[in-house]
Amino acid sequence: MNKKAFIFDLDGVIVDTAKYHFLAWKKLAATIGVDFTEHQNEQLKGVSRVKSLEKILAWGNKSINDAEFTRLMGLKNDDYLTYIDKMDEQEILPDVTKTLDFLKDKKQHIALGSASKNARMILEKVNIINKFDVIIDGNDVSKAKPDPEVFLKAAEHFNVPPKHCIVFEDAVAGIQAANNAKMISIGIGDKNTLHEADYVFTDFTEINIDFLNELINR
Ligand code: B16
Ligand code: MG
Repeated sequence: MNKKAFIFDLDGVIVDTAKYHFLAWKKLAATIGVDFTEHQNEQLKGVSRVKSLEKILAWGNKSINDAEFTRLMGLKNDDYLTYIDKMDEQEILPDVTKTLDFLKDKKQHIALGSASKNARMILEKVNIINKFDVIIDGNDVSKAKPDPEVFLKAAEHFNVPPKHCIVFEDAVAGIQAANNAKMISIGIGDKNTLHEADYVFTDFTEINIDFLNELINR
């Protein structure tokens, strides 16, 4: 029997936490006198917390010492967590649970592959953590997407070759990470933005069972 590994990104694929990252980064940026736009927030998707703050400081032409950098990251995360704390299962994006249940039913491997250090907490809040066989997140990797480390760790866990892994991603850096890992990349979002992906769907309601079966059996 074919057993593939299906790897799901978190933010933008399972839940839309980008809106909470935006609010928290905007508040943080304001405290240091930097304006932060939704367009800039788009460029932080899939990007680690450290790299996100580096980008914001560069956009605002600010330079700070290491202690201040750590303090600001803490402030942003504390604020972000106040939004996460209010999340529940209603925030799971459409047809995500249906897709996970279908793959589980077909006895496929299921992994989370996220840059977020808050991934476990978010999965618990939306009550979906039990659907994953393994969780690889920002605490497990040293190299951020587009480096393939996060996805390769998931593949290694299952002992499945990369060509038998399928990655669902909403970020350009995440699609590049999947492609760098030589995995099948499926973009969730805008076709133009994610044109480097092997396939792109607006959301999981567009992904039908025939397509999933084809991925399992190929
Ligand atoms: P945290 P993903 C990423 O998650 C987000 O897209 C990105 O905006 C965020 O900066 C990064 O996680 C780190 O998140 O501050 O919670 O550790 O899309 O890889 O699931
Ligand atoms: Mg994402």
